[in-house]
Amino acid sequence: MSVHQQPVHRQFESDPAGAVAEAIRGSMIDETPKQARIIADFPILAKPTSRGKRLVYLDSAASSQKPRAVIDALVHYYENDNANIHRGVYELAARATDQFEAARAKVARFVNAAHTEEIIWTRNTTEAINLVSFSWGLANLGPGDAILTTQLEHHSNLVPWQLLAAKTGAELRFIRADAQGVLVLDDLDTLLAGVKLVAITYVSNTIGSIAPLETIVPRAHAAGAVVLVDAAQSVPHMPVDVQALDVDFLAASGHKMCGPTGIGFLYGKRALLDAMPPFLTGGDMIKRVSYETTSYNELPWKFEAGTSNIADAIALGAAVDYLTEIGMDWVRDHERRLTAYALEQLRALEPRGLAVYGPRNAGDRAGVISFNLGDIHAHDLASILDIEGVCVRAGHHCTMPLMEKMGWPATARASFYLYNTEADVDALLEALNKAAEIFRLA
Ligand code: 7TS
Repeated sequence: MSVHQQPVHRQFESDPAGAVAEAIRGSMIDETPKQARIIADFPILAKPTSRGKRLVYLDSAASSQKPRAVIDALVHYYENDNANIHRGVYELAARATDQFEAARAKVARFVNAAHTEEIIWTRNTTEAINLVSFSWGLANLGPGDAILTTQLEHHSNLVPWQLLAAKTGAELRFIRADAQGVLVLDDLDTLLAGVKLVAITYVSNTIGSIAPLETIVPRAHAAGAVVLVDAAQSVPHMPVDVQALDVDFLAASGHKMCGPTGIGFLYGKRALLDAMPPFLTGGDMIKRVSYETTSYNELPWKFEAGTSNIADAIALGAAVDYLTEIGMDWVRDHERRLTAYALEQLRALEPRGLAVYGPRNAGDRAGVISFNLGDIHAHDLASILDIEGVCVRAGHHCTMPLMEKMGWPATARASFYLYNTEADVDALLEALNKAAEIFRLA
């Protein structure tokens, strides 16, 4: 869809003077045609905020916006193809089933899984990690074993392992992070002794640091461990190839990669998944049931009990098509450029007390920047930015142990995606300057 087909040039009802339309147009002036087209693909970005500002959405690490193609796929499914899957013999049900399974194949190709049945639909990253914890974990861990994770983890890749350790008697260990949030690997081989599972985030949602999986995965395998990667912040933002990385499990959420909420996936190597007991049980995950016993369905359905989230899976397939067409190399490069620009621009605020956390070098991080401004509480800062139309997250970002370790009560966090531009960074800077004035910082 071209920028000219989108309503960015129209007058908004709540924008009679055309100021917001002008601001949106202005935000595109320095952009390439490709960027302008991407912005136009996301209807929400053409809507002014309730205060009549241009929406500057810098919270994609929490959840991304959705392109028209994904919204249309959802509506199209419900209007044309809606039926339950894997059971009806009529044409409509067959069509729904085909689309649902085609979406799985798209996700498999997107992360380069060797087999489509290695993709299990889940609600989100959190459920995918819990699936491994309850199924693989309870079957494989016991006293004397260890689980190795890191100090950077989102609660979703920490709490399940705490619970598993408590249930099985396994020990939970941590790879340390330094003051910049970079993992310290000096004692990795010592830490790996007796470890059966390494559970690690590829990209930190709080400070954006990227874990060196190419170093960690082979050493974990050499120590006899399987590796689970929390890819919630990486699959949406960079090319991820599960075979090249040689990870055993990988978890991601659809809503962070232009797809709907309520759908995510677990990738698992077929041999591992085959050997695992089911997680949830009931309809669809069975082959044969008697009053006494049950035999289980084949992969991937063995892990998909009950009616699946059919429409959202299909729409996630549309999101994958969209990202593939844009190109994940382009997405990564775009975010790297934008992050470098933002880090550079934010320096101007250092005299007013701006502190930026995480790796200094944009090449070492994804498009996530956590910061504080003087002694303004992150929530107050986010509220002031919101008045200016700039959406950032504030708080502990579901990484409370990391915040405590670093001594940060809370941070504000700007996170970028394919639809953000330098004009968004400029808007952030302008809003931060306003906040500094309100709080009379230097
Ligand atoms: N892992 C990481 C690294 C995450 O960033 C998140 C969500 C999750 C797991 C959980 O994803 P879910 O889809 O299962 O909820 N992160 C964030 C965030 O940074 N702000 O809001 C949600």
